[in-house]
Formats: sequence, C-alpha cells, structure tokens
Amino acid sequence: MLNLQFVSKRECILFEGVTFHGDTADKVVELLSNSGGCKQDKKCNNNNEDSEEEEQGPCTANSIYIIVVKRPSDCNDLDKSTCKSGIYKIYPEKTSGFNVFCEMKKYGGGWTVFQRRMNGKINFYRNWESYKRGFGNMEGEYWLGDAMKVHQNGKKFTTIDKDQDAHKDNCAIIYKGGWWYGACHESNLNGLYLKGSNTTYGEGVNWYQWKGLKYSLKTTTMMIRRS
Ligand SMILES: [Ca+2]
Repeated sequence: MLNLQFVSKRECILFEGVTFHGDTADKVVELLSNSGGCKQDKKCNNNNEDSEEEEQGPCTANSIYIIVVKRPSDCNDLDKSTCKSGIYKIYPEKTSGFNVFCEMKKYGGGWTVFQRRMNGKINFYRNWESYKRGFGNMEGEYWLGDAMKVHQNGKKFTTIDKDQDAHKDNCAIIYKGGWWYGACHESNLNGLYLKGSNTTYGEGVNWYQWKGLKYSLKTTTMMIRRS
C-alpha cells in the first residue's frame, strides 16, 4: 500500500518518498479528490464498453489507485526532510483545520509556532476574545488563537478583561500584556514592544531570569511540539 502524506495544496506533498511542489502538488490533490480510486479515473477505463469487472480493473501505470491520505494534526506530522519552515494548514482533532507557521529547521523542526514578536508592528495589549481568536500576521508578529490553553506552570491566562491571576489587581493591566500571570510575572512575552533597555518596570517583553524587568526583548518565538 502506498502511503501519501497530505500536507497542503500549495506546499509539499510526500508520496512514497517523492515530493511534489506547487502546481504538481495541486494536480495530485485534484487527482486524489476526483478519483479516490481508479474507478472514476477515466484513464483507468481503457475498455469502457467492456464488462463492469474490467472497468474496475487495474489502473494504468500513470494513475494512482491506492491512496492513504493523512492530514497533519500539527507541524510535527510534516516531513522534516522535505517541508521547509512556513505556513501550513494543520488539522488538530475536532477541528476543520487552520493555518499555522511551522518551524521545520531549528531545534529539530516540527514546531508549531504560536507566538512571535519581531518588530512591534502588532499590538499585543488586547482582550480575551482577541487572544482567543488569534491576531497578527503569520509571516511576522502573531498570536495563534486559543494558545492560552498551553499551560505554563499550571497558571491560567489573564487578559485586561479576564483576571485569572493571583494578584489582587489585574496583572495584564499593570504589566500591559496578556499572560499566564501569577502575582505577577517573571516573563511577559506579550508585553509592550519597548525594544531593549527602557524605563518601565515589567511592562516590556521581559524575561526576568535573562535580561531583567527593564529590558524588552527584540525577538521572541514561542512554539510547541508533541513529545
Ligand atoms: Ca487578579
């Protein structure tokens, strides 16, 4: 049986060790969706007027007739040797699929990126609904919707309009972000993009253990991979 890994129409498709790109990949997908086997593939029916048995007989050499389509449930399902870092459609359980940026090279590849800061173009000081929906641009700064479900030391996610932290006030408002705050934070990667040293205390894109709370990181990427 041939094993075909369906990645996405415009990216790459692994087919028994062969990778198709671009238009070719689209054609293969078209073939698959049209045929689902050779019975409906006209190329297979060389003897249309013959018996049913023959119509359903073996396909010609250039047709595909045994197909296993597997959609990636996350970036770790993509083929690391053929798929480059970029935007792919993934199909986690109970979803109809959505696009994400997959990091396929660094740290072993197969990473689903759910947060990225790089230039301050996107405002991260947002409400719960916005974090739930996701925002930004996958090629640039973005937050992948529903990523709050990622657990950070058992803490819940707090936004300006949903206080789930351990502080008497709302840490998201105090520190200008949305985060898994305790009371309040040692990291604040969704804080204000203040680009390096600044005069605020804990309002920037902070990672306390590394650069302290008066230094705002210039680039961050948060990503997750199934173990
Ligand atoms: Ca609170």
